[in-house]
Amino acid sequence: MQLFASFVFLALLQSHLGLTAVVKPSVKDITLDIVNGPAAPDGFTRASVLANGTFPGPVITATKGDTLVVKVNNKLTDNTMRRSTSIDFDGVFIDTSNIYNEGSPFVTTCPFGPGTSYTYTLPLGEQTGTFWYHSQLSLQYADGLRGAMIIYGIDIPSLISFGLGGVSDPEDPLAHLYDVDDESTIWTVADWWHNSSVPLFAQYLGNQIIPVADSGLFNGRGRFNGGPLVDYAPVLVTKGKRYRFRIINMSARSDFMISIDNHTMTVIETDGTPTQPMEANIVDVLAGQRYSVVVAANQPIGNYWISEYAVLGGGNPARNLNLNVTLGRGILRYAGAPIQEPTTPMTLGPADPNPVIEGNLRPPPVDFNLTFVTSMTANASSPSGFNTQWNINNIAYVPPVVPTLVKILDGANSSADFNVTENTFVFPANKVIQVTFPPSTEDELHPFHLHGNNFWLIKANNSDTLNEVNPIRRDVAGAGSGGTVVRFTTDKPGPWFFHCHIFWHFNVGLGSVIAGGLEETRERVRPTEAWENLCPAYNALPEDEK
Ligand SMILES: *[C@@H]1O[C@H](CO)[C@@H](O)[C@H](O)[C@H]1NC(C)=O
Ligand SMILES: *[C@@H]1O[C@H](CO)[C@@H](O)[C@H](O)[C@H]1NC(C)=O
Ligand SMILES: *[C@@H]1O[C@H](CO)[C@@H](O)[C@H](O)[C@H]1NC(C)=O
Ligand SMILES: *[C@@H]1O[C@H](CO)[C@@H](O)[C@H](O)[C@H]1NC(C)=O
Ligand SMILES: *[C@@H]1O[C@H](CO)[C@@H](O)[C@H](O)[C@H]1NC(C)=O
Ligand SMILES: *[C@@H]1O[C@H](CO)[C@@H](O)[C@H](O)[C@H]1NC(C)=O
Ligand SMILES: *[C@@H]1O[C@H](CO)[C@@H](O)[C@H](O)[C@H]1NC(C)=O
Ligand SMILES: *[C@@H]1O[C@H](CO)[C@@H](O)[C@H](O)[C@H]1NC(C)=O
Ligand SMILES: *[C@@H]1O[C@H](CO)[C@@H](O)[C@H](O)[C@H]1NC(C)=O
Ligand SMILES: *[C@@H]1O[C@H](CO)[C@@H](O)[C@H](O)[C@H]1NC(C)=O
Ligand SMILES: [Cu+2]
Repeated sequence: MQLFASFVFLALLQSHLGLTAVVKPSVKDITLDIVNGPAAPDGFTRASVLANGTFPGPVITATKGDTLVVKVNNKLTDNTMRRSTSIDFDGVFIDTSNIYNEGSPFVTTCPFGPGTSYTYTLPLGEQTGTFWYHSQLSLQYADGLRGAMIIYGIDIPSLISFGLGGVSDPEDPLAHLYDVDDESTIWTVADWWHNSSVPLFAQYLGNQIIPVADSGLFNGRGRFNGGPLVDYAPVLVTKGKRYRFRIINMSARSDFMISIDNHTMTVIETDGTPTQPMEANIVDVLAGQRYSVVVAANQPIGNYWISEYAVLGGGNPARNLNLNVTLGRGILRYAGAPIQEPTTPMTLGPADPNPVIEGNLRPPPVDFNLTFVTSMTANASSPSGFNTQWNINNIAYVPPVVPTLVKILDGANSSADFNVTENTFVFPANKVIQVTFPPSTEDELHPFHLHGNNFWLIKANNSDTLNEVNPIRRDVAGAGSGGTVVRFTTDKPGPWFFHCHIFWHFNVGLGSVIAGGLEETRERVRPTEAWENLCPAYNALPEDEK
């Protein structure tokens, strides 16, 4: 239903507002002004280094395939803190050709000084997920320069900018697990100091003790012992809906144990990669880590504490009497509940802790299984006309005259629209496909290669076990007498060759095509005239020129 609603919104936006950008990846220009200013997220006002004057900085949102062009204007004037800056977009893959935009001072770049600007150009490619940006210069991010960055699969950012919240990303393979994923579902947790990082760092150099933070912030608000009763940040939910909360730990020191009174969380993403859903009631998030958790608003309408108990990693709270780990929290507020704090006690988390065990997280679950039995036949009367022939499930691949992509652009909708000898397997977009090669009778490894993607190697030929814990990712794996299992997602719509890389085998039939998301392919592919001309020109060639 939600998924359908998102498409309707998209269609509406597209047709009535002429927003071609809604479906087409585009260049997204972002400006960040890095300024000094007062900030008082926990009620104590201190000089800070801020993106656009706020803590956290503005959320940067983008769509898969966008090129982010982030112009950063350094307007820092306060010389009690660092005045140069350099920004790291944490978790975003950067191609080597673009490594100079990676923002690591003195590794890939130099910081830039006050009164100057630098523009980071970041092609986002196929990545989606939960990321963040922060100053990478010295300890400057402890002084405030940190913000969330989310890459969605479709243009949720446009929907958000038109005030259409309550949507979710239909391109997410786990989208069926939740209803809402928008700006209201981003949670940032951060530690916060009342003094600038410059004297605190000097102090640390002198005594080897990391200064204990004054407070823990949830979505930019928190409290410290004896401080004012700053309103905790509410997270608004509607009973009956399921929310994908994207938790980002922007802390510089503390890790946080996150829990919600009377609600469980289902982890579905770690640092930009989907996981098999895992239920827990505590998520321990280290500095820099991100998790997406699904929470069902299935409790009686009311206000519930969200606790973010800060673990100090050896730090002694007695060293900073301002810090009270109980006070780091937010409020999960159901629509219809009074605007007030929960009346239940502030605890440090559930009495029956069931934390996420990181080592037990797994790659996402399988949506579709394929079995590929390889066999060799010598059959002069076979359909392919080949004598020696290699088959997948008894069918030798024969290249069609009309390329698969052309057929898709012309409207092919299912496996039935392709000749059986095309070994073309059609799946919806954004599904998880597992291909099992049962042990073969011949002892030869066929190095199966997937074009344009890579796969988790769940079982290698010479391994006895299915490794769903920490499988490597690669794009060629041998299938032989031991049996092999690979798993991949169809998150890149289009037809991708999946074939034995022994080209002798491949050319007598040991090939297949994995075609994911035919509609999505038609929506996105806009071939050039030069490409359109290739098939007619080839077909017109005399045989001796083919
Ligand atoms: C930051 O502020 C500038 C100047 O007001 C504005 O143009 C820009 O859109 C803001 N950036 C974000 C990400 O909101
Ligand atoms: C910040 O540190 C300086 C140097 O140690 C100290 O003089 C000052 O009182 C501190 N300010 C706060 C608010 O803690
Ligand atoms: C954030 O990471 C820091 C450092 O690892 C950790 O101490 C803190 O508990 C984390 N916060 C959350 C909410 O996980
Ligand atoms: C909610 O959690 C609180 C604190 O753990 C507990 O006292 C209360 O009984 C729970 N309420 C329900 C409805 O389970
Ligand atoms: C921390 O805050 C809680 C909740 O207000 C309070 O009960 C507790 O006494 C505080 N701890 C200290 C050490 O002040
Ligand atoms: C795929 O096959 C595996 C192994 O036989 C099985 O556990 C799983 O349930 C199957 N999944 C689907 C969607 O058929
Ligand atoms: C050869 O191919 C024909 C036509 O598909 C088939 O009927 C026959 O069973 C095949 N013979 C062998 C030995 O595979
Ligand atoms: C494919 O399916 C779409 C949507 O269901 C339909 O509009 C189109 O006509 C179909 N094309 C073919 C070739 O069947
Ligand atoms: C389609 O497959 C049939 C066998 O099912 C074969 O006879 C025919 O040549 C194939 N056509 C093309 C164009 O590959
Ligand atoms: C494939 O694995 C099986 C089972 O471990 C092993 O006997 C065989 O030698 C392997 N094949 C190759 C070519 O390595
Ligand atoms: Cu082979």
